[in-house]
Amino acid sequence: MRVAPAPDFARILHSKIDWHDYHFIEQELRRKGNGEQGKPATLPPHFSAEEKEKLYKTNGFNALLSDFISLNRSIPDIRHLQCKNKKYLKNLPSVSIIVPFHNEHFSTLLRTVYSVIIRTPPKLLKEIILVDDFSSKAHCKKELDEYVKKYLPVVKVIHLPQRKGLIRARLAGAKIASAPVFVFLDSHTEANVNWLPPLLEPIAENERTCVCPFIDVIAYEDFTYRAQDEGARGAFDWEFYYKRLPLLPEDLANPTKPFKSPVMAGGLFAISSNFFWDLGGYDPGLDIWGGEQYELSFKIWQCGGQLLDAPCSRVGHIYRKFAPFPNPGVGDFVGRNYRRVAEVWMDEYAEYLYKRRPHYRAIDPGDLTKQRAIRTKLKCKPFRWFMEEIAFDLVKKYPPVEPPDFAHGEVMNYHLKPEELNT
Ligand code: UD2
Ligand code: MN
Repeated sequence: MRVAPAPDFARILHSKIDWHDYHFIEQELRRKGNGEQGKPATLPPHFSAEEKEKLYKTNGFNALLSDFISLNRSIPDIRHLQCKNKKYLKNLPSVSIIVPFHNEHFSTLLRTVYSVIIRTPPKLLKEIILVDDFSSKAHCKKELDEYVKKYLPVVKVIHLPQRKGLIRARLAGAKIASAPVFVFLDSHTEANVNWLPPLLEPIAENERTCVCPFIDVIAYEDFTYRAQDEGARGAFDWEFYYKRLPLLPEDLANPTKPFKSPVMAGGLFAISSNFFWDLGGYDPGLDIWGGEQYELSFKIWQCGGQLLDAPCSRVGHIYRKFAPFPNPGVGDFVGRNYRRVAEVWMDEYAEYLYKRRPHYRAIDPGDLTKQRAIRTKLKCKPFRWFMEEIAFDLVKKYPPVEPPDFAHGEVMNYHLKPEELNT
């Protein structure tokens, strides 16, 4: 009897394919209309400045104009040319996309969803979970539920019974997500051509990996789509403002290869569900907005994982002109969040933060026992290791202690006559 040769599992597992949908790409290139191809959009002339302002105020961007741009508009493929013929593993895990939102404008929320649906291979997209963080706008409730039920079977909506903030809203979405990989997005984003495979491949190769796309800019005024830059490594200053560090020579030499980044911008990333939960998810004590990007980034690195940016994955994001949300009456939540993150993860470096923001010392961060237990259980490395090995060039650009002045004195005109001095 002849025995069939054993299948070459290694080859099957590692074979790569071209994930582009060329037919759809062609179709998109032919689209014309307001805001198509990511060009500047305009409002029909009969709208008054007051009508525009009304929605601007509650969104921080030109939401009225969004209603006059297709929900499935085309955007320009601005990836590095070499991304266009890159192949990725044939065997990629499927994803649950988790989108928290608080009072997001209807058309920008739906454009986020449509951009994902039209530019994601169906077999990789298990579900999209929209987590309504106790919005008060009527369209975030029944209208959304009914729209989704009628047109978007892949979408689930959950409504939180009280305002939880974006961090706990993401956690609530993750708890019901069933795919092996979670992808988090903000509720006013647009996924670009072939965005998902470059995020998934590094995770398929090493589960303890979190991958961020390049975040492009969707202009708050006219929805133009453009690059922010051609990539940089994420960082922070000692007031915890998000900053960017230059790419390293080896990153520049491989413009399509995912590179290591010390911290993520926050809103957009893919992570395996196993790794996310192994890290304890987010600290559920983080309230409303802010700090979670540092918490997750620090723990990823300090607890034996890696954080990468994938240049061939691009997602646009509306950076608001101003924050439109009033404080929900919980005090300085950003300060408290920063304090929690600093106390649990930053060891002696927390001092540098407190030196610049002395009032943080007086903020009660609440109970940190569980977060510290995660750090001990996972035998996470000290913050000094993170600063020396991963964010090694941060202190040069953002010194924890301001260096003394190089020189001081007066500047004066060289040709001034001595008798003219001190007049
Ligand atoms: C950035 C991140 C954002 C988050 C934040 C710090 C990007 C592109 N965005 O701010 O994801 O990491 O920094 O926390 O990296 N939301 C709620 N409940 C709230 C407040 C906000 O669900 O109480 C939603 C909101 O609708 C949006 C998301 O959370 O979908 C992020 O909020 P944002 O867009 O106001 O934050 P952004 O982009 O200024
Ligand atoms: Mn945002």
